Amino acid sequence: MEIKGKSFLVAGMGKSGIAAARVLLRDGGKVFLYDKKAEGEIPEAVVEAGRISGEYFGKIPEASEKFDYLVISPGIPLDEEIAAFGKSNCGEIMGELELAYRLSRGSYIAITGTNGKTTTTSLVGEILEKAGRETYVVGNIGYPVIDAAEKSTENGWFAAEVSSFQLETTKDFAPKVSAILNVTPDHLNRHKTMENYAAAKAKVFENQTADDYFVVNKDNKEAFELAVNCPAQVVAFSRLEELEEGCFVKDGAIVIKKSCEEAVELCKISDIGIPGVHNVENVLAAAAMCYCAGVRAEVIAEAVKAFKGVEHRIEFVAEVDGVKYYNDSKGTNTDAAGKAIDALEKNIYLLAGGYDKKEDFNPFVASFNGRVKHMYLIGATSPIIAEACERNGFKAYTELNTLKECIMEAKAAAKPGDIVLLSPACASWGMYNNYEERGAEFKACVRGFL
Ligand code: UMA
Repeated sequence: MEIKGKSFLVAGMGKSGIAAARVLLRDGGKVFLYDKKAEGEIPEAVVEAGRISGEYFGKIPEASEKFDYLVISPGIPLDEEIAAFGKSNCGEIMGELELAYRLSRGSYIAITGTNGKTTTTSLVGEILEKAGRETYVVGNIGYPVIDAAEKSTENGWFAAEVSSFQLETTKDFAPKVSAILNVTPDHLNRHKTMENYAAAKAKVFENQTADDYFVVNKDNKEAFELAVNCPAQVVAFSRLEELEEGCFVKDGAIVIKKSCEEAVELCKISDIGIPGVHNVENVLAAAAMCYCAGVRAEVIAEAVKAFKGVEHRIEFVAEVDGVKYYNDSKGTNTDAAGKAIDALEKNIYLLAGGYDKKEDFNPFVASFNGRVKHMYLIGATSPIIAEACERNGFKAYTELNTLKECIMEAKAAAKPGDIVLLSPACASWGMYNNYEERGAEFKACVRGFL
């Protein structure tokens, strides 16, 4: 893709927009920057970059302005005014993932799904590293793809966590191996319907060919149904049934059987050191993807054994006075928070609530089954979750103002053997910049008790 001399309107001055602007400027592009924030709120580095190249802070460019490309951040919905401007005034609209893909060398393993993406992507990265590959762990996990794209060689392997927001703006993106881990309700305030949301996820395999692989969860109907339209070789995985072909659990081991090949054992279930049955699914997916990418079974087993999980995902923080504290700040929807509760089993003091993505909290509260002793609520969804509690006859909840208050109340109530779990079932926005900040505050507060 030609950058030099072309004009780029980069929209959204978050991590991905800043990274894209930096690379485009370096490669001789004419870069213009847009963000809905006022100029005073824009990071200094961006203001500097803007001065070099033009300045469109906080406003949509004049209708007479034309650009070759609009590079739009994943967090900007495509029905925003800036996207409408792009449609009429820019030659092409793309996201940072698509731009990075066009500028990178090497192969992609792209992982999407509502939950499990970050854990699975991290494990894929560790397996690739152990296999001695040139590895880049990137994407929604928190590292813009474009930062790695510029360093990559023909031998590079990208373990890319890709969100529905990122996939909405792909065009040529064609991973060697792709995966959809599951599709459950999330981001419905943006995608409006489950069909739209699933369709965005299905874009992960849109440009694959019969030489590529698509790994998909057979136990999740919404994900598995998408495989019908997939042009790549489909490798189903299942935790629940032994498959004729695919990746599954047999006699305490994860086994893969590809067409016309013998079944191969990839690792033992007892090698998995991260809690919960959902993590067996994540390991099934990661192992299948890496095997399809040519990694040897022994290397996969070694990496699975060594894998300790990721920060903010059912992360054990400390034991204080016999009470165990877990940080699951990345539990940003009800499905993820439900999985954390399933993994930790019972006697849980749950800290929940946050940004309102228009999820229905009734099934979530109904699934507690006596395992949640008390729930402390904060954020925009606090009254909505409280209403779901009332409707489901769950009276053990308290609405509070801050996370700190929730921790202190939970600490006062919990007895030895109990668990305090931050798994908000909601995004952090509105109270924090991101889930990492929320998780960091929780951990700092808990460690303060030691
Ligand atoms: N902005 C506008 N107009 C809007 C919305 C936002 O101008 O209508 C501006 C904001 O003022 C802000 C900037 O856009 O300055 C933020 O851009 P962004 O929201 O795209 O955030 P980035 O920092 O670029 O982070 C993005 C991903 N964020 C989102 O998809 C919301 C990060 O995923 C990702 O790690 C990062 O790129 C690197 O790839 C985070 C996320 O919450 C973790 N993802 C969602 C999720 O996992 O549920 C999909």
